[in-house]
Amino acid sequence: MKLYDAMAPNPRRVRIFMAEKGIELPIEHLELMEGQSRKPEFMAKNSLGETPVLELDDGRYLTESIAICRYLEHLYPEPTRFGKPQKNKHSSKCGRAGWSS
Ligand SMILES: N[C@@H](CCC(=O)N[C@@H](CS)C(=O)NCC(=O)O)C(=O)O
Repeated sequence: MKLYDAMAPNPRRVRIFMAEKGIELPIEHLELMEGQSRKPEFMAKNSLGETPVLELDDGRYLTESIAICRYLEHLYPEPTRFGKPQKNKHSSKCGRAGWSS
């Protein structure tokens, strides 16, 4: 995997998420002010010309910061940053409130 990164808010969200989880990946930094995300080779990865982009090992690309964070959470579940499902707690609350599940 490889992260296409830039000095901007949405790529920063992914970088912070990775730092909190201790994930290290190859990173290619793009200079947005120089139009590097609008060059044809990058537009082929994300036709919107935006960062961040996560290149997967199978050649596909994830082009939304939250989707990238969720994908990384799936690959590296600990320490969790999205929380863990509490199925039993939820269904028992529904039961008490008269909902069926
Ligand atoms: N929905 C996208 C938005 C990404 C986005 O807006 N990226 C900006 C930086 S914060 C960008 O790369 N802009 C480059 C450009 O518009 O040329 C996400 O959250 O990943």
